[in-house]
Amino acid sequence: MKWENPLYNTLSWSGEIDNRQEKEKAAKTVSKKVSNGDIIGVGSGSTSLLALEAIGRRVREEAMEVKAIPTSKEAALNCAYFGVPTTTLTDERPSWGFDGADEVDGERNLIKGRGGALLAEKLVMASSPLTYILVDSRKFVKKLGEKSSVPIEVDPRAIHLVETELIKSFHVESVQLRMAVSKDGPVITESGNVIFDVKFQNLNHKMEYEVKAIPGVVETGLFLGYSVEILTS
Ligand code: ABF
Repeated sequence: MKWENPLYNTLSWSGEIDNRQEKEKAAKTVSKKVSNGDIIGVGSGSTSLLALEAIGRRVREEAMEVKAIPTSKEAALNCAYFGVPTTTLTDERPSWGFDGADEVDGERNLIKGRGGALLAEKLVMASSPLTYILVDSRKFVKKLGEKSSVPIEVDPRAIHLVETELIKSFHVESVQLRMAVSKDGPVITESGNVIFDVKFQNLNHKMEYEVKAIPGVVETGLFLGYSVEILTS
């Protein structure tokens, strides 16, 4: 079957992917999980991109009928590039999904959201009976929060309120408003919010609920207790 995607010649992924070999192995493993008729939650980030590339190859070569539910506009565009048709969470539920992570602990709890798509990533994961988490060896930690800050998505009207509450009610090492690479303003998420990257002194699971109880907090990058399986190289 000839693949005639009009985007094929106009788009290309030119970013450097670190630890690419390890990520490619996890991507290949997840591509073998695809069956005809699957509706697949598609994560964001470089490992998810490699997985989508491998899945797209199978879909085209084996003329499979699958649909993707992308977790970001970037992931949606990548689906188009690799020839995987998309649907939405409003229309359908995923049969399963895959995504990357920034940290993974021994109980399969995660920190996610370095790419800023945490809200959609959590909605898709929470809607999916199983999500494969694709990570290279550097992502494993003994204790969540060991290396990474926790991204917290916040309604822009609440930045002062949320910053004050975080400093007052939690032991935080730092609270930083995520800035655009150009440094001329904050990163604005696809839902029109901003992100605080928060380094907690002693992260614990209760904080997920305590932080979300602050008015204006839309979502956190703590992904605790979801039905996930870790795939690594
Ligand atoms: C998404 O991509 C994010 O939740 C996570 O922050 C990031 C991981 O990216 P990569 O696979 O490039 O390390 O999954």
